[in-house]
This record gives sequence, structure tokens and C-alpha cells, in this order.
Amino acid sequence: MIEGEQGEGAEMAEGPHGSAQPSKTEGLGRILVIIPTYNEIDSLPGMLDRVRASVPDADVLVVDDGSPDGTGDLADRRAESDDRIHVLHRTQKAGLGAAYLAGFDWGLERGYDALVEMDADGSHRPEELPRLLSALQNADLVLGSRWVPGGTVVNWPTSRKVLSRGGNLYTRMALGIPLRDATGGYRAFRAGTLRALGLDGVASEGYCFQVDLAWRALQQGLVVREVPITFVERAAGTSKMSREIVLEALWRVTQWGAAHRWAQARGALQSNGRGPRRAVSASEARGRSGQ
Ligand SMILES: Nc1nc2c(ncn2[C@@H]2O[C@H](COP(=O)(O)OP(=O)(O)OP(=O)(O)O)[C@@H](O)[C@H]2O)c(=O)[nH]1
Ligand SMILES: [Mg+2]
Repeated sequence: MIEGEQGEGAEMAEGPHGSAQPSKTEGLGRILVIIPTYNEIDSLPGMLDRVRASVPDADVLVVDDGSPDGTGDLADRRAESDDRIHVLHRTQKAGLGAAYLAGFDWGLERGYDALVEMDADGSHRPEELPRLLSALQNADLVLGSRWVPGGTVVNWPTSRKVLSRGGNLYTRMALGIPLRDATGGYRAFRAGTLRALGLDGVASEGYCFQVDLAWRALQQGLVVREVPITFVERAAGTSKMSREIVLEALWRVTQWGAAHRWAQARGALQSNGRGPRRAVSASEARGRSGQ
């Protein structure tokens, strides 16, 4: 189930993006903000400061895949002086999806109630975190969305806008879902949502990981809300986006869409076939019993 327009309007009424927002996290329980990193030494310190200032009661987990630039060591130093910051070290770069799955496991094992996905490169503004969490009060999954009214991107070249909008249009059409931004990675999940998604079966790695989780949530009938965000192009470090990541998304979304349509068509055929048979057998049964 999707709650789009209504949810967006409600969120936008709370104030302009980036303005000081009262923290609306009461009732959500313990919150964990998961930040996957690979070579983000220039961006991470500022992000940690901003997350801690924006939602002081939330814990932060940095999931570092052995960054050669020392991001993991920097995170360790921050964790030593701040009880709310934690670090999960992994030995090699294994993709965004695998890093998040490890982060989710870490958080669920420790009993967190709400888990947030956030990039380290400044694209996801920590100041918008209270709005995402506030929306989670009435949802199972909240998507920070660049492509709903009120959402925007800053400093993106036209080529990236075309790729993101095109990818989302294709995803919407292939899967038959109304989400405007299924590829974005600024999200808040309830712990129960993550448990319901069957994370053991998730093999997607890049953008596709985000589509995979949103698609699973919709198929489970969970409440998914899109909330407008201002997405800012990274100011430091280098993108890990690659042609392989785009191709993976294209391939997997096409497969899921085809499988879904096939299941729908088979279901329709079967129920067409079953309807009359059921009626016949019922009347036969009545005939046999002499009614
Ligand atoms: N732990 C881990 N983090 C990763 C990996 N790949 C990317 N990341 C992190 O995931 C976040 C998103 O990656 P980006 O390179 O910003 O990818 P993107 O946002 O799609 O691309 P840009 O818009 O060009 O920045 C960043 O915090 C990265 O450091 C990985 O293999 N392992
Ligand atoms: Mg980025």
C-alpha cells in the first residue's frame, strides 16, 4: 500500500526543507542511522556531526568496507569519544547492498526499533532526518524522494537527472508500482518491516538493492510513504556508481517485472478456469444429493 500525495502534503506543511525541525521521534523507540562508507574520509566527519546534531537520541552505525583512505579508522576514533557512534568493519568492498544487510543484522540483533539508510557523501541531508522519522510514525517504510512535488536535486548534471528519472520511470512501468523514487537510498524502516522483507533472499547490490526492498515492502502490503527531500550532489570524494550498477538494476527490474506479470496472467487464467468448475461441481453436488 502506498501513501503518496497525502503523506507528502502533510510533510511539506511542517516547514521548508532544512529549517530547524522539532524532533518527532517519540514512540519510535531506539533509532539507528546506518551509514555505509567506502573512501569517504572527507565527507564522514561532517556527516557524523550533522546526524548527531539533528537527531541526538539516535545511534549511528558506520559500515566500512576496509576503505584504503582510512575512513574506518576515522570512524573508530569518533566511536571512542562518542557512545552513540558504532563501527562495523568489513574486510573488502562488497557493494552497498551487502553493507546495508550487515548493518541491518547488526541493528536488529541489538534491538533497534527504527533503522535508517543514509549515504556518507552529504547527498542525504541529516537535517531532514526528523521529517523522515516523523513520517515513519504512520508508515512501515518511508522513502526520501527526489521526484515527488517538493523534492529536488542540487548540483546534478542533466545526465544524472535523466538517468535517475528514466530509471524510476522504467521501474514504475516494469513493476506496475506508483513510487516516484524507488532507487533513492535515504530511507527509514521499522524493525518489523525489515524482518518481514525476507532479507536473506536479497542478492541485489547497487541501486537495485533499494528497488528490491521497496518492491518487497509493497508486495507484503506494507505502508510505504514518500517524503520530499533535497538531494545534494557530493562535494568531496568520488562516486562509486558504475555501469555495472546501472545494468544490474535494469536486468533485475526487468526480470522481476516479467515474473510479476507472468504470475498475474497465470492467476487470472486459473481463476477464470476455476470459477465455472466450482459452480459446476456445486450444482453437480446438489444434483447428486437430490436437492
Ligand atoms: N561499505 C560500503 N559502502 C559503499 C560501497 N559502495 C558505496 N558505498 C557507500 O554508499 C554510499 C553511496 O555511494 P555513492 O558513491 O555516493 O553512490 P551514489 O550516491 O549512487 O553516486 P553519486 O551520486 O555519484 O555519489 C556512500 O556513502 C558510499 O561510500 C561499498 O561497496 N561498501
Ligand atoms: Mg552519493
